[in-house]
Amino acid sequence: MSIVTKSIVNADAEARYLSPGELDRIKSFVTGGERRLRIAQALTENRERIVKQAGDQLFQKRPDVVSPGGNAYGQEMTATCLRDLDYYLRLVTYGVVAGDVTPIEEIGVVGVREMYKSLGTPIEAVAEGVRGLKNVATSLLSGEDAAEAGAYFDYLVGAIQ
Ligand SMILES: CCC1=C(C)/C(=C/C2=NC(=C\c3[nH]c(/C=C4\NC(=O)[C@H](C)[C@H]4CC)c(C)c3CCC(=O)O)/C(CCC(=O)O)=C2C)NC1=O
Repeated sequence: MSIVTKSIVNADAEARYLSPGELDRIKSFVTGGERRLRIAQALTENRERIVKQAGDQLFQKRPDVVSPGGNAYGQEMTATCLRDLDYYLRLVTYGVVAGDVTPIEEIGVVGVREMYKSLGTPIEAVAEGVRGLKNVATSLLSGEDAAEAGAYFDYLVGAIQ
């Protein structure tokens, strides 16, 4: 839920007007709108390159995952692994647009540890992959935009491992 919807739900639950604090937070959400959309656009346009390079970085750091016996071994499994990185990049764009980690949490974090455990996927390697996404993505953005986007990747890394 965006800060706008959330504030309205909270205020209406108490049948009151939006408080000055809520209006301030909504103001900064609106003021930052152009920046958030610019970031999401850049990540979306460069998604293939970001995922590919993050995958290369991951497989260099963790050659075991693409070696025989590794969870991402073989063309099909490697492609599924890169697809998961693409999923996470997509969720980060949702978070950036919403200005809120909730979409990332609800779609990609809740239950994810159990899921990867049952698939035999090393979760710390998935987190390493998300760190790679962050490295590549933030290198394509300017300072302020990079910092803002970086926070969503950091949230994700912290939340999944
Ligand atoms: C948008 C939310 C969402 C997520 C996150 C998601 C993840 C997800 N990853 C899966 C599989 C997988 N995920 C990986 C990923 C990896 N293996 C590694 O060793 C690497 C560390 C890593 C890549 C970074 C692999 C290899 C599989 C296939 C495992 C298998 O079939 O045995 C599966 C099992 C079903 C399938 O193959 O599609 C799911 C549900 N699905 C979703 O809808």
